[in-house]
Amino acid sequence: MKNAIIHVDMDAFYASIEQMDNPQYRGKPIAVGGLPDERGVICTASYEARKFGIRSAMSSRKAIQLCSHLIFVPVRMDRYIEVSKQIHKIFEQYSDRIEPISIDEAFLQITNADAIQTGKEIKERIKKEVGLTASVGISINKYLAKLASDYRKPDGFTIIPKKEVKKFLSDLPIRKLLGVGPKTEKELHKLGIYLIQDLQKYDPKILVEKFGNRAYEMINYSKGIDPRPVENRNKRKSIGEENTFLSDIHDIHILKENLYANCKKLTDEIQKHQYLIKTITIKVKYHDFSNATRSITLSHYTDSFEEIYFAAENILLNKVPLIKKVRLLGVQFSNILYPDDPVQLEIKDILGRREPVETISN
Ligand code: TTP
Ligand code: MG
Repeated sequence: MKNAIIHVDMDAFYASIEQMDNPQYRGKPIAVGGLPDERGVICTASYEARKFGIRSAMSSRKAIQLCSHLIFVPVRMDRYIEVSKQIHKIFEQYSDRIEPISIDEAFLQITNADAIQTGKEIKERIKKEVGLTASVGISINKYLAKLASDYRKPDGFTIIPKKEVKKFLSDLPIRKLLGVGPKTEKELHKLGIYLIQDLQKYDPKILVEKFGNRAYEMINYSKGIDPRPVENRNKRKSIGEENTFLSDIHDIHILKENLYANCKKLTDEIQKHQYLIKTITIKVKYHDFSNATRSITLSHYTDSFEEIYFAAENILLNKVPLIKKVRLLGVQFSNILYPDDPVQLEIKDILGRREPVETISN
């Protein structure tokens, strides 16, 4: 399976670390968190404790009622962060596009290797080198990869291949649909929607009437469509240039010249790195230090200087109020698509036959 996403979620993370570090806790019901007599709350519980119904965020007082021999263990955050870093070091050897979701969870975009083999290796190395079990899910997008890792826990390994997506989703309770919390779940139940397959078959018109734009998202998720990219947190979200003028400027030609030069500089930069961008923002600081910021989002991703400058000039001339002298002019590109982004590969094909620039303002 190539070009897939792996989701890794550690099992009973804090509790498993405590059981690893303190052999006397192994095989026993333990809860990491505050003590019952201190009105504490549980961060997580070992799988032995979960058999008694003990869960994250439960009050420790309630937990002791459910299991009288429950062992309470105080939180050692530094240790959990240390283990989390160890796990991330392993991830980094398999992908340069990793989106950490929480201390014990991450998405990895696997582009050039076999994702199933990679997932197996990651799981084995976490076991061997860190000493803990992880649940791994592999599929074609983030939503499905996370559903997969959650499907069998602990120590799970679940693959949802493209051809099985619809079948996999259809029997799941509607609560498993991304974004459906207890409130939406109730509303969907009222419409007779209990399983994801009920939503798959439902009249979209009624859903849109009831949920507005959210309905489209829900329908997409029910079909297993999730366009969200794996976002590398340490990748730049935007690139920009700005200049403060020696004296405050009123002459539009000078502003245009400056904008032209900065757009050229930034476009050279994005072309060099093979980035594509979609949003252009102009920032102006006036002589009295007040600011204005205006953006245009293009209808498609681009690295073309002509398109970008056309849009930037349009913002400067038609959107930015040029009523006062300008002290600083800045331009920024955002909505960046990186070369390792699978979406970019598809877009590259259509870049040759560009349509005229359409813009959506914001
Ligand atoms: P989770 O991955 O949600 O839970 P988990 O790893 O303990 O168990 P599972 O096997 O179901 O994945 O959260 C990771 C850690 O984050 C968890 O060990 C403790 C902490 N946490 C809290 O402190 N409070 C909370 O309410 C939750 C949900 C988690
Ligand atoms: Mg976990």
